[in-house]
Amino acid sequence: MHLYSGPLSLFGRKVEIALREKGVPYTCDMVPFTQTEGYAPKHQAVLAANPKGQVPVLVDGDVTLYDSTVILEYIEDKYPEPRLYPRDASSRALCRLAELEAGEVLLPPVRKLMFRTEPPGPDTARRDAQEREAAAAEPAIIENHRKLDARLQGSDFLLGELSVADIATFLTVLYTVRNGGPGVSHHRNLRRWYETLAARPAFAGIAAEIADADRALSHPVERREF
Ligand SMILES: N[C@@H](CCC(=O)N[C@@H](CS)C(=O)NCC(=O)O)C(=O)O
Repeated sequence: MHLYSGPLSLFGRKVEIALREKGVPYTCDMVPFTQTEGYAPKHQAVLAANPKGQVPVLVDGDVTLYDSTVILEYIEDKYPEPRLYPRDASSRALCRLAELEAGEVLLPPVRKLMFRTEPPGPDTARRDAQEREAAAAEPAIIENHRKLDARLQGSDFLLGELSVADIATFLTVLYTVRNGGPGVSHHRNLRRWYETLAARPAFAGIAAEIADADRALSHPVERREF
């Protein structure tokens, strides 16, 4: 399997954690990315494979796929063990819903913090306005942490066993913290869950690669208490 991803692509990293958890060998091209230009100019293979021009793209023989969710489901079908989706229909649907929520409910307020890894330009008024928007997004982030904490009461994983819901949600929390957002230390269950996942080799390896990519590519962001 060959993956086209980006060094700081949350959606690409989601696929990589799944591949590593399953022990599936893969090769990876990290497409060019800078904090000032983003993914421009886009990689030819990505443009050819994905009409949206986005990573991740997965090539497996004559199968070429894009969109992390589609890719995760393909990997699960091709390599069912160890499972990353629950077996029974209702838990499986809830797992898909939690993965969708990570990207479409938890992530949007976190996106308001992401400008912090870009080098500050001369327009300080713009940066100040971005900081105000980031501050305005914080209550939603903290409320999402509170809900996750309640959901994780008495449970090691979001759906009873490790699943793509944990992978997607873990990355959203990691991206919150690396962008200087609220930590999880006040949420006992969420913190325990995060630390348990962070200790797994697949998660630890990807978190270390993201930290390396930040050192190489990102404006340093002051982190808050974890
Ligand atoms: N829903 C897509 C989102 C992919 C996505 O947003 N990729 C970003 C990098 S994390 C990208 O390629 N952005 C460049 C662009 O949109 O032009 C997925 O799950 O794969």
